Amino acid sequence: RSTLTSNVGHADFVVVANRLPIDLERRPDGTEVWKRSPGGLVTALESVLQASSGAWVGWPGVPDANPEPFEADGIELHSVPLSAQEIEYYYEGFSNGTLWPLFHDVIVQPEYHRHWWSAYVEVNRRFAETVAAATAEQGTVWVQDYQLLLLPKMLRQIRPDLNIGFFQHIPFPPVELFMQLPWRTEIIEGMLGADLVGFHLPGGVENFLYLASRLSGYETSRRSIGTARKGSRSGVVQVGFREVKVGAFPISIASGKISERSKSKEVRQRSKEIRKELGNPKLLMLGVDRLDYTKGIDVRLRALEELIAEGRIGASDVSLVQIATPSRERVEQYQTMRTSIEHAVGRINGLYGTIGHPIVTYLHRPVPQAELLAFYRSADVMLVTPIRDGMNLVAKEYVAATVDGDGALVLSEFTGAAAELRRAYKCNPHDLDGVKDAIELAVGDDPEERRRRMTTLRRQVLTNDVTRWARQFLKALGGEELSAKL
Ligand code: ADQ
Repeated sequence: RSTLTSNVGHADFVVVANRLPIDLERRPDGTEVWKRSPGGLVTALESVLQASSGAWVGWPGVPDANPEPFEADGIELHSVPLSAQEIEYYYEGFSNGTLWPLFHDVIVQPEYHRHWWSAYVEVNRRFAETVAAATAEQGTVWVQDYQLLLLPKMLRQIRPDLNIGFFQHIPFPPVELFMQLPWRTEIIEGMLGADLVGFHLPGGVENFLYLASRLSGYETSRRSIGTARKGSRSGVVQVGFREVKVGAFPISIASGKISERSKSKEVRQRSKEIRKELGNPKLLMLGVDRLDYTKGIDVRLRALEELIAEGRIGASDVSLVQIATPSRERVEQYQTMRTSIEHAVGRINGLYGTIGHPIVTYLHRPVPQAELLAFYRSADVMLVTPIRDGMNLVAKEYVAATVDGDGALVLSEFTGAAAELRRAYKCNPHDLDGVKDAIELAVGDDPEERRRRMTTLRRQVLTNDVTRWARQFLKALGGEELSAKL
């Protein structure tokens, strides 16, 4: 213990994620600048990080960067350096070539490579050391996501005094799939180093409890934790003398802020302009995603193509805007998928577009938030059709931004969001006819019914915002004091 104390830091509350909340960017001339990347997680946790003595540990986003800890907006930032090879093996390899596809129902084949795994272990250890050095005695650490599954156990080994929470943002797969992983026991044991393990949905909790008992032989029991109702699928794993709580905490967005910003004059005007620039289509449909094979962008393009071919949607009436942020561009499956989506866009426009009126307007770039909200506001129908998605915040953002209550959400049953957004126009992305029917229903539904559905969705999203999510997690972790700061 005394040797430990010499190593402890001063932050009472530490968030750990693969990335820092701001990105280091290296310009062509070699100079470096920090850029804000305001995601939902940052927004949610900013207040508690600022109110406590808070720190964030993460990779700054470029190879070999190792700046000293510094403060930005009242939060201490600690960088974990990664070499170019570690980015390739730990991040692109094990995180996004092994775990990501395995945890998303093997939509593409996961690859199992021992050198990827070694890098994953090594990088998790480096994260553990950095967190240990940043966190005060008895502090609370909240570990985020699948890149850091081994961190809870590694951290507990060096700092048994800490209160450790872990939250997984992507699905947790069923046993039949998880058992493929050559390092399945190590991963479960790694996660069980936490005091609280959180998933979006009760299904993830269920899968995890089962695997903890099957792979590690621990006793599990049911108990109500997090947002799960009594008797539902949350529980406790007994790890020696320690209890690990496991619960469901569906994440959300800063719904109030998004709704308010969407009401602004700037966003309202821009949304009108967008429709005008698109030639005032009768029907404006929208897709917004990271360009990822889990998101089912191909599904919605195929559905639209067939609906037009069958004359169920008029080619001259419809405009689909698909905004796809570049993502994981060095991973092979992402390159293949990008090519096939771009082919599909070209084919649809070639077949059904006219001069000045392409059917699909495809933007392969991120757009600023105000612009994104204007797109949401201008859309008649939002298409969210993932094959598998932990939650899907885009669906919730669309609902929050539809401030006039006039819009329809077509939503895949295979998203976490579908569990809460029950009044969306639901579809099974594997059933193309079903997707087409859902789109047709959303387009042609009685306007009153569409409005009623949206009113219910808005109530759900505006009541359950990201702050509430963080508060519930931190409360379950035992941090009454912390959760009160949110
Ligand atoms: P993601 O897979 O990244 O998140 P999602 O939840 O939809 O998916 O979040 C994407 C975010 O990026 C949204 O906030 C969206 O606004 C933004 N975005 C997407 N395209 C954009 C564009 N072109 N321009 C600007 N912004 C864009 C992972 C899991 C999800 C889970 C979240 C949170 O895969 O299932 O919901 O984490 O836990």
